[in-house]
Amino acid sequence: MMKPSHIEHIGIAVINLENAIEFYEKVFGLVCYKIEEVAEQKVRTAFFQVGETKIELLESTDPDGPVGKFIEKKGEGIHHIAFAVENIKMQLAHAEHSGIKLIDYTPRKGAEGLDIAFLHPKSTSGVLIEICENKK
Ligand code: CMX
Repeated sequence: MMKPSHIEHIGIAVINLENAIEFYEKVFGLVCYKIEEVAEQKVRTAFFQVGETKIELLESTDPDGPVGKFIEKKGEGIHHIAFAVENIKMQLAHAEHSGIKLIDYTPRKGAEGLDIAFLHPKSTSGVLIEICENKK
């Protein structure tokens, strides 16, 4: 069992990163502590810390990227939920063995230097789930 320690972040797909940042800063008084482009995922991300959990805003840099396709199909909204786990490689092997459809069979580097992997929404009641491990 994965037994996540907490929800590491909630990913929210947005059309315009700067507009969305302004909303969280002005309405919630949160501080955007980092903007980072993840070229491999074709997104620009912005982060806010809320307790142990982060809000990760995602703006697509390419209409054919995962977030671009998501926004075209569903519009802005919650894109994925990320659970913090330990030993991500072992968790993926267990998940695959249990018949869960994976997007990533081995972890890769995501935003903030975390090791990340996605489970396919077809296996998770329609929610894109990320598991991640902070090795730092
Ligand atoms: N949440 C729920 N369902 C989703 C989804 C999401 N975020 N993204 C796609 N889907 C669903 C689609 O609605 C579609 O469902 P139906 O077949 O019922 O219509 C199905 O998954 C396939 O979607 P698609 O538009 O045809 O797109 P692809 O198959 O090309 O890709 C997915 C889907 C999930 C495999 C791809 O988006 C992916 O690999 N995602 C993981 C990577 C990612 O999202 N990176 C951005 C985050 C960056 C970061 O945090 O670092």
